[in-house]
Amino acid sequence: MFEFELIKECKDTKARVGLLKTPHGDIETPIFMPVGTQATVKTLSPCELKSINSQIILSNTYHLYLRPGHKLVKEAGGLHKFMNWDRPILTDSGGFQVFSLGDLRTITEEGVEFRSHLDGSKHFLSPEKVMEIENDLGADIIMAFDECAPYPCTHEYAKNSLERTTRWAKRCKDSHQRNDQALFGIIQGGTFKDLRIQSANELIPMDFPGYAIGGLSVGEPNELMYEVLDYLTPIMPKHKPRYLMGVGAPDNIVEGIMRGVDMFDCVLPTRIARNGTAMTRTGKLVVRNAKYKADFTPIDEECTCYACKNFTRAYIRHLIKTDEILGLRLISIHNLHFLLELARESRNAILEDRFIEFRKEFYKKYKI
Ligand code: PRF
Ligand code: ZN
Repeated sequence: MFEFELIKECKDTKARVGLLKTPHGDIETPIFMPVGTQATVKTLSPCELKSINSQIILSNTYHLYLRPGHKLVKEAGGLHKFMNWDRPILTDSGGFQVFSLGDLRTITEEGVEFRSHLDGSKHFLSPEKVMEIENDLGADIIMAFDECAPYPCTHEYAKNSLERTTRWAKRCKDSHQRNDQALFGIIQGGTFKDLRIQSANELIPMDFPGYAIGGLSVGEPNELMYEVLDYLTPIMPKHKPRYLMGVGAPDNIVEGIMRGVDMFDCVLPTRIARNGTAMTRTGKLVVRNAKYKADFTPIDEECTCYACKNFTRAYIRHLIKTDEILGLRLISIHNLHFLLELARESRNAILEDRFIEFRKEFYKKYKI
């Protein structure tokens, strides 16, 4: 029901091409996964998501547990039915969201007690509870409940949190009930080499069907993230998918792919759409800027998305300035299409033995 086929490895770098088989269809890797926190990728219908070739989307345990509740989603027939998305879904465990609550939460060995960001009500999430929720939501890939250490943090803090993450991963595995859902382990350890290696060495014998790298892109410099990937991916299982959580920006994706990462997700494309910013081959384009007032060209001349095929910068700017929802929708479509294409073009480049050139061309145009 779940299988990862390694199709090709780049001859020059650690980049790879794979095929991930799930009960709701196959995923061609490297892949970017649009984020649908509240069981919707903000402003887009499933039909539009398919039109930009989204193969898998991500949703969140924490948010769906609070609203509308996992039992309601289960009653609807699971997340796929509830939101009418028939392709693969991955649910994050809430580990990251709960830890981001700051003062609103207390971590113990048993789990995390927190107050809802919505109404202040008290809740408790443990590895067992998270598995119950993720089993009820019914995504194809589910994530273990982990603790994401902040950046910067001390070696001692990162060590305690990764060791707890290992113990929680074991508890997740023991309580996970459904064999039609693949449970991924999450490697933590901050930016400390010894700790990252320790985390990988503890989780790999537990034989998860896939491994995520958590705790990166939490404020550390890009170079530090790349350094962690440099030593981490070579010790991760070759024949299992590797998922870099919460990443990211176009350059981060290209660098992650080069270092052997297969899966990415990030709220960036839909988040920046909301303030009128588009992602393009040449870098960020702030459509909202006055200089585009009478610019009757598309966001990106070369882009084949619905927004670029049919609308001008001037029109989209007008929509954003007047708070019209279509503005958000068009930029979201474009941004997601851009990242999905970036992953697809990388994949083709690896298959055709020209990934190094592809990366070089990318940087020639792209301004960070
Ligand atoms: N853990 C989980 N989800 C995440 C992260 C993590 O460390 C990150 C870190 N970038 C994003 N999403 N469970
Ligand atoms: Zn476009």
